Amino acid sequence: MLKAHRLFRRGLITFCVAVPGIVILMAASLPPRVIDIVADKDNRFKIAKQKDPVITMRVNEVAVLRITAHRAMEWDDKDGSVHTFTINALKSKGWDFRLKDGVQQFPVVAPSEPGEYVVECTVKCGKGHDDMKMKLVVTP
Ligand SMILES: [Cu+2]
Repeated sequence: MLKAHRLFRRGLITFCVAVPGIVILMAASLPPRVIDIVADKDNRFKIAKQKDPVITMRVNEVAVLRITAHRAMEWDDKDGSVHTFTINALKSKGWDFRLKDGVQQFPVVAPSEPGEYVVECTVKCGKGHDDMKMKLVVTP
């Protein structure tokens, strides 16, 4: 009787450790979320179904930004960038992407502190450039 109880307990402990472990492993192997953004030829960031473009991520979330850029009236002919996707406050963490005409993918990690960040374009892309902004919201 005592032995059976011990075996049951051991089984229960193994179960409680193994199952969440497997779930975590499965979640870790899932591909990261893809966030689609357009940096358009009218010098605006756009996200489908949003009037004002905002992306929302959880703290430390790993995702892929898939940015489609379209050349505006002006662009940076030094390296051919038509816009950038830049967060000044997060530049040192890699949030500064030079965009070429076409589709590019950038893996990103959200900051570890919740908050709001302004995304801007640093290529003088023409009329409207100064207002070419969008927002990143990081939630707990
Ligand atoms: Cu610009």
